[in-house]
Amino acid sequence: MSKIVIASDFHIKYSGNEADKVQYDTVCTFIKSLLGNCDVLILNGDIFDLWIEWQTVIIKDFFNFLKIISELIDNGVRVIYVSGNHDFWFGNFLSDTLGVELYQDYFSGTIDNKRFYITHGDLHTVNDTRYHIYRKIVRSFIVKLIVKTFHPTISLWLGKKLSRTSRKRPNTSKLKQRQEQGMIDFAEKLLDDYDIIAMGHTHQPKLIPLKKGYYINSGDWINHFSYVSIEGDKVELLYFNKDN
Ligand SMILES: [Mn+2]
Repeated sequence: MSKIVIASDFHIKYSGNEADKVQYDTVCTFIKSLLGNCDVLILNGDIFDLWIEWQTVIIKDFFNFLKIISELIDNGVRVIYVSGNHDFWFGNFLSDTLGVELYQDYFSGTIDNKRFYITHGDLHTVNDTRYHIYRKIVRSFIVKLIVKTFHPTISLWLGKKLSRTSRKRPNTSKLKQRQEQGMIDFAEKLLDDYDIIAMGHTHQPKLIPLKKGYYINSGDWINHFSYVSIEGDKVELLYFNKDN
């Protein structure tokens, strides 16, 4: 029986302030604690607040995290990564150098006789046409090419601006609720084909048993430090305490 861990929305920052560094350390401690404790790790988007990689360069601030991921993979852990709305400009570093299974929109597959549908969630929020257009543009080949062509300092400045544009939008609790309802409705439509439908994005940890199977939101690592653990029929929403 495999132990499966799902987490999302770490929002690891490059060149962050002191608080960001403490948060980054907590994330690394958590990922490290999975060594010997987990068979499949599913990272469901917005792991990095911003990811850009060039033909020859990656961001050195992320090294510690990447090192631990690499260690997990070397020890036989299967690492599945689904892009979020902050981390999508991936090249081949994660897949070819680290051995991560990388998916742009969603992962669908069977693990231990359970059928999983994993997606960040930003595709399934309702009444968000403006965002869907924005998503298409920033993920387009041409924007990716522009970002990769500039010197890292300039690209990162540009990327930070774009990422801030997406965050500046009003995000009231009402809007959040509506967004999540869209995600739950989408999950309900998938029920015949899947047992576990997991998303992130809203930063609100949730475990909702549906007619059969579950809708799970793995929450975030800014306020909740939440993650999902699945072992056989045991499906749990847990909160990481690094002092334990
Ligand atoms: Mn998100």
